[in-house]
Amino acid sequence: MGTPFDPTNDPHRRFNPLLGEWVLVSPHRAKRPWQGASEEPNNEQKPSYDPTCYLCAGNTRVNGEVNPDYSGTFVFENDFAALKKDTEHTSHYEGLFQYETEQGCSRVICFSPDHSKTLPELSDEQRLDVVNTWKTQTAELGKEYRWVQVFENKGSMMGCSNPHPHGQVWAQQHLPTDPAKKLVQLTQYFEQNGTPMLLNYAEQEVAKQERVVCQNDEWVVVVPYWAAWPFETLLLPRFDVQSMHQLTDAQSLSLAKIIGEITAKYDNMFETSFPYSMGWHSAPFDSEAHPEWTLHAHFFPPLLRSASVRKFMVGYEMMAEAQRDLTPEQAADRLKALSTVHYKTRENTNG
Ligand code: H2U
Repeated sequence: MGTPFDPTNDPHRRFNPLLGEWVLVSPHRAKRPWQGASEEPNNEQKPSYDPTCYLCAGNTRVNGEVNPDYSGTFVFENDFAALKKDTEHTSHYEGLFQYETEQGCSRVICFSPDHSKTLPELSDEQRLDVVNTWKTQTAELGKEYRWVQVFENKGSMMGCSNPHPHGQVWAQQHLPTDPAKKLVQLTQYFEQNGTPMLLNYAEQEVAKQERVVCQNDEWVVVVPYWAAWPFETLLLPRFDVQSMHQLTDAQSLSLAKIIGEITAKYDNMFETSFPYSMGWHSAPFDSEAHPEWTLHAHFFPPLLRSASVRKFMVGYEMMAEAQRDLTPEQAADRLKALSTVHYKTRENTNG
């Protein structure tokens, strides 16, 4: 007989009910020595306007178009779109060799004209402008396409190709793989329990307060019980809502506020612009009601030990299943303890 199970030290698997997948938690591995890759954190202060930036107001993009002199958010069709509206509708199913063409569109959303300010450095009003743009894009594209994917890649570590703060929205005809898995899981839970899984989950996390990072009356941010990435978070509404475009003005403003809090905490962790990929999952647009679905956002940041050492999802994760090195509760405690005042603002006020 070994020593009794200690979840803060002993390997165990946790179930992700959203995807129906398991995650291996190996908390003791956080103590291992690291002589591997170290990324160079970019702490250089950017100018508010960069004449060489493709996304700054008044500048010319790669395709020769000139950006307007915008003052809030600015949306444009991606000049290198991954999805096109007019692709021929056709498919081919031949045993192991199957394809179907995809129709869609992809747009870039500049968060503000200020080249130097990421989401946590904008004001609540400016972040509200971003939320409202997500809402209008979701409503507009949802009329034409089944799936609308709003997301942001932040930082070069996450493949972001341009430092001007921006996100993207892609919309497409088919339900992509992960949303399709979620639809199955959420539907099954709703049929068995009569309530949406994520609304129940948010209520239970608020009651437990073991993984809550921040909350307000409308929203809660948790490191999910089944988190795979070290400081992954899930942003959930505390009310029943299926899609981004259904948010009221008051719910949008409190969302803008909590996004400011979680992203400031992220930047404060290593006093660097914290890289992540984040994205929103509204219900599919297929003319069905989706009472099983709850609007939610994921933040997937890659950093693990410091501003320069990231988590690699490689051998075991690629071959077997996701694996993490500290417990979700430990990650939540660290995020919870961090200030919501951005470190750059603190330095300024301290002179
Ligand atoms: P990412 O940094 O997340 O890759 O998004 C930037 C997008 O901006 C990228 O998809 C597009 C790229 O195709 N882009 C343009 O559409 N026009 C440009 O002039 C530069 C970049």
